[in-house]
Amino acid sequence: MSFRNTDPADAAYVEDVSPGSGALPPRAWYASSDAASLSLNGRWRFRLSPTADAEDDSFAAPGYDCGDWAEVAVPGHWVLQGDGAFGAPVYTNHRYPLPVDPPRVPTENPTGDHLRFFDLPADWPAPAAPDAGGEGGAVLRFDGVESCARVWLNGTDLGEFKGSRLPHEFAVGHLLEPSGNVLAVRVHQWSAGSYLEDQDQWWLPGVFRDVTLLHRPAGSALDFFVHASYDHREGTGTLRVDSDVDGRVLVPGLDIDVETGQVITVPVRPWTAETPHLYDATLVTGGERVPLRIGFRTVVLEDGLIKVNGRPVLFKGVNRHEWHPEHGRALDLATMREDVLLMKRHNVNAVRTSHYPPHPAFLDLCDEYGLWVIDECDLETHGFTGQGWRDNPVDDDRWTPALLDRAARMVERDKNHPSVVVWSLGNEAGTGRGLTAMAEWIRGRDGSRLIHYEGDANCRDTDVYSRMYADHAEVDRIGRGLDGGPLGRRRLPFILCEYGHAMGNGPGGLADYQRIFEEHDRIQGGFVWEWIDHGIRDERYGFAYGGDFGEELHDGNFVCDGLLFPDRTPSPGLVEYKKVVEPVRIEGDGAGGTVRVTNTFDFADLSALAFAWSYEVDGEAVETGALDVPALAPGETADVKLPEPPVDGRGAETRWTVRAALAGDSAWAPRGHLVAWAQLPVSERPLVSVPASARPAPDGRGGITLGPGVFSARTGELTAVDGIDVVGLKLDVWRAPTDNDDGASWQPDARHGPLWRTLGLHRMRHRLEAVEPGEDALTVRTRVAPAAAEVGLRTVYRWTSDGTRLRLTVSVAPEGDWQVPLPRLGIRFGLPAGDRVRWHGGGPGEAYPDTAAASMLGRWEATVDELQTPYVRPQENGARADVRWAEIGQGAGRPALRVEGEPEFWFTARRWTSEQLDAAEHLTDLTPGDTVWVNLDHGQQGIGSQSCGPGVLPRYRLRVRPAEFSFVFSTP
Ligand code: IPT
Repeated sequence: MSFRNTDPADAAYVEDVSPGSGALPPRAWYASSDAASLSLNGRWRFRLSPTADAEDDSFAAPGYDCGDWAEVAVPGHWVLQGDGAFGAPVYTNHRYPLPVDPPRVPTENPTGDHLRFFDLPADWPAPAAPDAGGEGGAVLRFDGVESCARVWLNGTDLGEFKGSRLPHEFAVGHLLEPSGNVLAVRVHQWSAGSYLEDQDQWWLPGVFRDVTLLHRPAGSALDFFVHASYDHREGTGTLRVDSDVDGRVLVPGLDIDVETGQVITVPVRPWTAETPHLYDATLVTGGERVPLRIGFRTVVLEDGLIKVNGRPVLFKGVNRHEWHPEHGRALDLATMREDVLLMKRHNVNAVRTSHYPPHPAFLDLCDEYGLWVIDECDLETHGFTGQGWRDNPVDDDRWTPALLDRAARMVERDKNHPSVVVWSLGNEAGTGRGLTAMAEWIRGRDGSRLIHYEGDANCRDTDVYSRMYADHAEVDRIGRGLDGGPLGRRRLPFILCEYGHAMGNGPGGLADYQRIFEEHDRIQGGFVWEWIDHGIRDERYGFAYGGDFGEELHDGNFVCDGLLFPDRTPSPGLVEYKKVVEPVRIEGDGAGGTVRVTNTFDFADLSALAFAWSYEVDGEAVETGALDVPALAPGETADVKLPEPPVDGRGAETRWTVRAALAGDSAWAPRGHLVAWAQLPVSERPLVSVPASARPAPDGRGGITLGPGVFSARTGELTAVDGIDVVGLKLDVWRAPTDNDDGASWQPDARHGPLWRTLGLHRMRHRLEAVEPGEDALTVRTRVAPAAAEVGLRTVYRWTSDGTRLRLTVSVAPEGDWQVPLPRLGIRFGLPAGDRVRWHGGGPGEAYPDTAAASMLGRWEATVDELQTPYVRPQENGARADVRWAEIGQGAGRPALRVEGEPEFWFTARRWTSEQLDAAEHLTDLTPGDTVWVNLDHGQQGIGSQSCGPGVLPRYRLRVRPAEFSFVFSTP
């Protein structure tokens, strides 16, 4: 055996379309059994080479001196370690960062040689028997390596593999020594496999999942398959555990003790995502006891619907990439659990594992806590779209073995999870024979689940008609059966495998989608794109995105499009989604004192929830109490009477808030966790009356006073209210465009961000026409318009006062032919200070016209800094909706500035201007100034989802039309 690599062809496997050689056949994954195992995670010795064949492979031989090598953590990606010494991450959406020359890859192919030395624990079963996987011996398991690896143990070449997010095992029992074992792994960043892994994410080479040595006792199973179905008519579960060796299956909770292969039917509690009942069990073979957690459930396609245990399900899903801001796709169990808990706490009931099988332990958590899973294969060839899909590997028989290998590695690994209800062939891989081969193989191996793939409009191989980013109107047509697609012919259920592109501020329009989903049986829900921003923690940028590492080809912040910020803080988009998909509908008539409660779960009754009311006067709860709601079955509705209002709310704005919260601790949230809510108005807010009794008068210093207000006589601008300095109060229409305002370049519809900029709305000019002190008012007439355009907004500010309060009425009359909606319409001004803000209105988080479902009316308080939403790429954010009044604190001992609105307004305050926000590319570009800039808006343009989906629905567009709105300023 030679360790010298003199022939570059030794690395030929890198460019070989085959999945590899030497690995054992795939099998079911389980976290542990009573057989010995040894984690090989930890610090490994590491050497990086610029090319695949530049270094020889003598490092794999025992005795090699790796004295000057560096170290990396395994699991890990080398580009995220070594402070830049090991290269850098690269982000592209669907463009390959290599010439599209399949299956070849550039000579510049960063190659990481890894070495791990280990001794067997003293109690490791000896002797290491002759090896045949399950026939005694040991296997070495890699749960994930990107993108291609060759493995040696104690100098023996075990083989090589591709398929980054799939497990690969090697038989090693015959090679193990009690001590001084040398495991050598050579990893190439690019390989033929890269062509199959063109997912929209960072390219991150490395041994990024666990490496484990598993003892395989004589007589242990090579593989086993748990078949556990549920008959909803009989209430029984049927269990059969197939295994290649005979053994017994023990389920103590069901008094089951049967042989493998034997079928047994007993009454059981079924598993669903809402009621994730698992039975602890053990598979006992000659050499091993494997703990199992069995969930009984049956998935079928019936009447054109996806049914579980006899009932159609509605997916309230998310697309989950694996992400950690420091460790990339190397996730620990705590982070995976945090994802699951966050999903459950936000009423999410489904995950599509976009776009590869996740770390296998994640699926254990989905079983345990209850989530429907679409398990997606590690396959995407999106970059071939640039050449009209010519040479697409999925339509080229030479690649089919690799595709089948990927399908098998996913299905065999994950087949025993009740949470997995659908297999997905992959994402964005065009169409072709290879996909059909995968689907046929999967159907043959596992007929108990459905098959999904979005990329083939004909749904040739699938059980589900799936689309991404279809707009509301089209989904509604599909729901009505009016579209001519595959649905019409084959009565397939429909899902949106991606929608609601959560890039930056947004997504907008989720509530509108949900109404459509709920209206049509055939629409079985959707999966928001996506779960988490893939920002990389970085000193200079806060969180880095595409281009920040000097990539020559990149797709910018398109990689930050999640419902969670990179550090897993929920964004307002997730809070909105939680409200939109809440499993209880609460409606009613506040004045009439009745509430209608509907259970919108598919399986669970409402016994886990406790209902409560609160009665609020001017946003303050004056009394609360429990509301008796029966434990409604799924789909049931009850009308419940509210108590008599506890106080006489006449002359005030009053409402009921009804909340449904966890009645006791659950596995995923403590007692009291809010699940669903609604507000029912009783009486409306009285109008703010400010009789115009004060007169404008010269103040002797070139100014004009009016009640508490001081104005510049020359410009008519307000300069102070009750001694609080005010700067630059004027009409404002600009907002720092959001990613959804900007839209994606390929979008066919009007993309408002660029149109606004072309028109010049970011550089409006204000022409003063007149300052008119009158009998009881100060009137300032202006025209506000962008340079180089004939459109304009004739704007009149009319100021009146009752002596203590100052009222401003703004009248806006558009001129010219406005072809675009406005970003916002309101006033902006600066205050010298501003710490805490109190308000009565929507909160606690931000809201925009089409992202306001979760905005709860009440009294809220926050600092100016807390009002900011830290979108990774700064953009418009932080507005609070439906604000009745707000008080902006001016520091200790000084009165706050109070603003009341008529009608209600959008409130925004920040320590930088919209222009600075607009110019910033990273959060670290924003440095607070001395002034707090306040926007009080009469209108805001909706948000939409045009960064990859439909734009703002017409009803949420801020059309240019005459408007009038008022604010009352005072110091309370
Ligand atoms: C779609 C992809 O499936 C997903 O991976 C991601 O890139 C998403 O878009 C956008 O963030 S494909 C798109 C061209 C519709």
